[in-house]
Amino acid sequence: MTVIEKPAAPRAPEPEQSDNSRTLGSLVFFGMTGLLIALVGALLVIGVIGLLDDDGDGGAGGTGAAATSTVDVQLSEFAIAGNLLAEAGNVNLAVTNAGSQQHDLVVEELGTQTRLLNGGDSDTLALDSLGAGSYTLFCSVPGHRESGMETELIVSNEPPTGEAAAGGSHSAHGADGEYDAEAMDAIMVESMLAFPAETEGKGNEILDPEILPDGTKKFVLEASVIDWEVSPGEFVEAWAYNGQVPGPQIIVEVGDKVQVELTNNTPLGTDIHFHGIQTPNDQDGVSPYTQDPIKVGETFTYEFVADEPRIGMYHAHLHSQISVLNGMFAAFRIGERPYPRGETISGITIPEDFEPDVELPMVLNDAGTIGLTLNGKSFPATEPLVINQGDWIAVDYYNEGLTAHPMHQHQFPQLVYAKDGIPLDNPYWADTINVAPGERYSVIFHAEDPGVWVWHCHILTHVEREEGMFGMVTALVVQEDEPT
Ligand SMILES: [Cu+2]
Repeated sequence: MTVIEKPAAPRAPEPEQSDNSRTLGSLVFFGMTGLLIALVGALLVIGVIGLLDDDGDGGAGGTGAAATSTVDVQLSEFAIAGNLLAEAGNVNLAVTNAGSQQHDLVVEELGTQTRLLNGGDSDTLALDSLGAGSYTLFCSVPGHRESGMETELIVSNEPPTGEAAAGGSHSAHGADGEYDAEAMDAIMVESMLAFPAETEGKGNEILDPEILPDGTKKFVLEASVIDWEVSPGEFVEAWAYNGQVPGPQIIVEVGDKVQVELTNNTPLGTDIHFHGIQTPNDQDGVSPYTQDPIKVGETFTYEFVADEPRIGMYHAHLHSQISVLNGMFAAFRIGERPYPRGETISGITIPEDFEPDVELPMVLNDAGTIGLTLNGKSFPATEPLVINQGDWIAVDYYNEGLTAHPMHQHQFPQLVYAKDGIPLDNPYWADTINVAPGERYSVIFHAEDPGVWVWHCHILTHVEREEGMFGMVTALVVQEDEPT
């Protein structure tokens, strides 16, 4: 078995070694700083214009203290957008869910919120006698606030002017919705050229068992809260197994007796559910039904026989909406993958002696402190897969997040041969594979053409924002076969 390591990427730029890249990095830094200064400046302008402009021309309301203004707010994955400026008085928040998932909008200081909105739905929050100040808006669906759905509503004693309203937008958009093409192009390009970026910490390390006298394979896990560098310089509080996200891979053979000993050093009770793995009921890891919660500081040992080949995962079940989203998830495999050896699918025959040159897990997340990530890292910290022309790659996708992710591989169709580890009678080729929460898809593909080929979730807001490329993107770097 080959496990992907972090090789030097020959075709993708290496930012820390290149003067050019360093210069570009500085440009990004100063560009972002410039934006920040512009934003602060715009907010000052709001105040100054407010002081000078007694007539309160334009804007949403009149000049009286009892003005009623309406502010349009758009929800999406995972952002809250709009010109979030209003005059003190009665303020209506006209909230529209422009995304595909359910969202709501909470005004934290007032404890008021919209109903849960499906994609396309709207609701209005009437806020009476709102005083000047800033108010925190967020979506209360678990994980969404942490993923970016939090912002401020700024209420001032004067009506916002058109110019001021434009300043409320944190983007390189111009005042009337025009794009600042130079700035926006530069931000996006620079963010992309930062790939691949080094960060501390790597998940999915294979966990070596201790072999007990009777042959049992004992795996030792500790769950704790760690600082995890999810993207360059951005550390989050991850809930991790053995200090890594995703947690370490557990791989055993069919027939193995398995023990998994977990010590819980997280702030909450926990347990481990072996997802997609058959166990006796009292080892299913669903406290309090099948066991007591493993309390803070306690240790518990799971024990079962691995009796069938499986491509599963393990994760907490108790408080999963906190602990799993924050990083307590990992791959668990029993036996060999059911490759479709010798089968012909859509005219392509898989060799009888098929073995992949590279195998890797691809764990998807989109929420909690970890956010939109591939294997616990957000672009440009995602790991490129560096391979040789002609290699066969085996990938297991696992979704430990809250929404489906259509994973798109440029250039090379992927042969889906197992769903949730169960071999398909009719494997199929696809370039985009939608992986819903809890699902696993196992694919192989043949990297026949050299180059840098991006590989990403095709929900485009999971990979790009105005601040640049981020999240669920990585690349295959296929090295040219050199004649010898
Ligand atoms: Cu996605």
